[in-house]
Amino acid sequence: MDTKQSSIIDELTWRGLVKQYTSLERITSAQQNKAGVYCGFDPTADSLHVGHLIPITLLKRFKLFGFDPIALIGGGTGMIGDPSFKSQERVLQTAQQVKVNTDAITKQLKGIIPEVKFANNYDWLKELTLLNFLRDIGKDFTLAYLLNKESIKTRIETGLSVTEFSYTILQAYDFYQLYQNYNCQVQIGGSDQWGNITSGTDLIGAKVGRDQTKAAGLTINLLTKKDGKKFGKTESGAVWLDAQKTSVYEFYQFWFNQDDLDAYQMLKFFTFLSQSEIEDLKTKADAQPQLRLMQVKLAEEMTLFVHHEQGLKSAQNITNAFFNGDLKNLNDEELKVVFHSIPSGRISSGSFLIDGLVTSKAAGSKREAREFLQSGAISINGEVINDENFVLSTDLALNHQYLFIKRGKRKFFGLDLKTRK
Ligand code: 383
Repeated sequence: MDTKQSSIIDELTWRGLVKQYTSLERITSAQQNKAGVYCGFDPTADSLHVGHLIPITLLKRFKLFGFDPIALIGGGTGMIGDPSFKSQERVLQTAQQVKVNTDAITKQLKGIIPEVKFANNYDWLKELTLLNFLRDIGKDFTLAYLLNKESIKTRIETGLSVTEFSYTILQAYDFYQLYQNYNCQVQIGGSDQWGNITSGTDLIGAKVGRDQTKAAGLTINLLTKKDGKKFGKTESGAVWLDAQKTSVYEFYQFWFNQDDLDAYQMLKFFTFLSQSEIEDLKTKADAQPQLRLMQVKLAEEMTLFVHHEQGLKSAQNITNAFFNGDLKNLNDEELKVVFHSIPSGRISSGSFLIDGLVTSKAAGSKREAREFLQSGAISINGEVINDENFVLSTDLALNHQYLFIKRGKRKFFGLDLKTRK
């Protein structure tokens, strides 16, 4: 890792990350003063997803450039819901759900960026009374100002409650709180957060004086893929940072499967590799595209960042096992991941393999299953099985539950043999 650039803005600029900022001067002086910088994460689910990774890496980048970063968990704002660029009013979450999600994403973020400070806006938003809110903060916002925000303007026709309409003022108040109590001078976020971030810088300006304020905001580009598809979504839905929701193997594969142009951009956006390391890699990759060098590096770096050494090792073990067509060196946890990453089904122990082939989707019909067996295409634990009357038993299951059928050289199918009461 080298931090050759001396200013955070130069660093973010060569990476292609900078979208908009309110004041270059103030960001520069915040860096000189080692001031705080923050990004907020609302607890809308019990895990963050890959879409959150740019701001997460950004907090770490700011740290490398001398800032004092804060991850703000929106335990209070999560009770309301940010309307920014959401086409419809959200369904309110229960207070209990918000709490569960707050705890989950706080724990998750602490595992990924332990070097930053944490705060929860519930701590101050819960103290705010309606009268104080209207008297002390509401006065600093005019309707004309609020209605002019893209995130609000676009929702007027389709419907926007006072609840969500007020969201931006709460986020502004957060910035003001952090500015006063944490010496936090910069708020960062994706480009969807521009309206909320400027609400904050404007509120601080109103409170401390327009020519006194040191507060600045910066937004970064949201990633757009070269094929125009939405980043972070696969056929099976969002790519989560929680290994229980998206396994380390699937996470690794998500990055590995990016095409060359996207992988190159993602190396700049997401990793801590230097400009020269990325350019060197690209030159090598261009010379031998079949090796997918950029994708391998991207998948390694990101899996390491989110799931650490152990997660990367598992992802690599599973990737190699699929490639070599041999699962015997995987541990129980890895086998479980494999099972959930392949076509599979459930059948009771004592059933015929021929039925298991159909259940696991290894064969489309019994007739096809028979053909596969006759041609020697089917093996279990490295042994080819020809016998049409072969019976399945848990003894064959690698961890007493999951039985893996191999069709051809490296296509795997799974059967869950556990008998359920
Ligand atoms: C809450 C209170 C604050 C400051 C920010 C917030 C959260 C913010 C928001 N952010 C998104 C989220 O929570 O909704 N109102 O999922 C996402 N962020 C970051 C980044 C991003 C944004 O967490 O663009 C993607 O990840 O800003 O959509 O005082």
